[in-house]
Amino acid sequence: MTLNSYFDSVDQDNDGALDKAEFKEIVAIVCKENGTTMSEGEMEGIFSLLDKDGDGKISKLEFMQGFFAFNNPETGNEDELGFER
Ligand SMILES: [Ca+2]
Ligand SMILES: [Ca+2]
Repeated sequence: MTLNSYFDSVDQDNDGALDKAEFKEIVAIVCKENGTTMSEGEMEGIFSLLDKDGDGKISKLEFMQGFFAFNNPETGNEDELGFER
């Protein structure tokens, strides 16, 4: 599954962005897969980290950037992560 279709499957109302409820659902699934748990506070922290423009939703772009940032912590620089390149 591509990240794009993953996003679409989680974006249940299809408005092109993840609101907090949709986001928490992803986190719950990911935690379950990894056998870990995450507190409400931690989820809020990650949400506001991903929601760069602070509109209370995570757009697809914000989601992609956040995903790559989390999966490539060593590279650090988001400009180097190759989104849509
Ligand atoms: Ca949505
Ligand atoms: Ca946003």
